[in-house]
Amino acid sequence: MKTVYTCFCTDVIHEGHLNIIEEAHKHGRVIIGCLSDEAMIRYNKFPTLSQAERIELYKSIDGVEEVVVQKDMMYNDVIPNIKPDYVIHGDNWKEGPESAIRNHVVELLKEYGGELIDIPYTYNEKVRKIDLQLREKLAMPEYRRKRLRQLINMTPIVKTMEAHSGLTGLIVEKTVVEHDGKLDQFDAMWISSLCDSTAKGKPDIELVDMTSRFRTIVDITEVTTKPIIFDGDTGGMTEHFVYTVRSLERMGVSAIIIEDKTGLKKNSLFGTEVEQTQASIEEFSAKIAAGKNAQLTDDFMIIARIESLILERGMEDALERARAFVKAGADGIMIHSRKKDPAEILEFCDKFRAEDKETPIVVVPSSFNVITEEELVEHGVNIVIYANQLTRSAFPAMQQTAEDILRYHRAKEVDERLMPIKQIITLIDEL
Ligand code: SPV
Ligand code: MG
Repeated sequence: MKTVYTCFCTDVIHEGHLNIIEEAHKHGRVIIGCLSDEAMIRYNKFPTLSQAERIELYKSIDGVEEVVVQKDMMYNDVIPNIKPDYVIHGDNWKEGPESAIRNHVVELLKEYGGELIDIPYTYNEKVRKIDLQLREKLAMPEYRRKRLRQLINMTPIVKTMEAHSGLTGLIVEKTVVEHDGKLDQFDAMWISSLCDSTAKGKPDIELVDMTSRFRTIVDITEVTTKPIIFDGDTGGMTEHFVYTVRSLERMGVSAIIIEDKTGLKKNSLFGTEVEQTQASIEEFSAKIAAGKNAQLTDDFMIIARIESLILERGMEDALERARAFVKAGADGIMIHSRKKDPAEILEFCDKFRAEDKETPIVVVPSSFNVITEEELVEHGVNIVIYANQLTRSAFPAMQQTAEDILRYHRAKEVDERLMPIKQIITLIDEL
């Protein structure tokens, strides 16, 4: 009897999947691959069912003989192993980033004479509604909030990109690339104080008030599903911070990062060029402890950001603070540097990891941008934040367009480098 293989990465079985099974059944014994959680978050979206639940779901479908776990989105672990006579898939993967996977599958099948069957992809109003409902579920506060902790356990490094509006949120949500035959996407969003302030034309000095910052969060949560890490600056007065924690939890934010500064906060990338005061260990530990005491869910994380390297207080001071802040209840440590060379960041990570194997480490490689995600993983980093690159790429593009329209007294000359209106519209989902 011939074997037919298909890989599922779905939480709901709809008529499209049933079509595939029915078609597969005509060719032989049907084996379904359940794409692993780790591969699914890079390839598609965060699962709303656990891997074990998905396996049970697929097993319950009539006509399915066997379910196996597929760990590699490129099928390298299953096809050479199972050597199915056929692989069957909806023909939607002929285009876009997924086509690289299809091409690879064709190569794998060629090695032993297997065949690929593309069947028409089912997309209708019912399927679209199911997709939307799944997305709505992912966006709900109780699901979104816990996802950062889940991701830390699921992936070597949580890739986080800055967002400061609904539109930038959509870019982080939807951008998927194919590189070296693998698909990749961001895991989470960072609501940067710098970019949120800049978008409002204000300096990054805690001038934009919390109500306004919360408005940015709402704009983003309304159109996205990925988890949010909020840049809480100094956290403000402890008496206010406890309310901020509750509000963020209610909105479904996963984490706040607060930095150990006091008084007028300036952006860290100014370093010692401006006057900035570091909070004492006691004062900042008390703020963390108050926040932890105020939070109502187990999901929410309060991450302590250490400014010792920024303020040139030395490695020992940074490590002493890390120990104290973890003791005070911090769920993670962010270490920051404005040096181009990542050496001091890596030294901190190595020393901290030598004494603390568990507490997540967060880094923001804006200055030390030569470092790769793989290198950060080797040094025990759990979350990488690309804190301002979307803002810094959009600003010069907009400025150039404004200048050129003034220069040419019309918009024709700039048109070629603009995104067509139609494309902007397709980015925005309609219910
Ligand atoms: C931000 O993005 O606002 C940050 C990171 O706090 S940094 O600008 O590097 O201080
Ligand atoms: Mg900031």
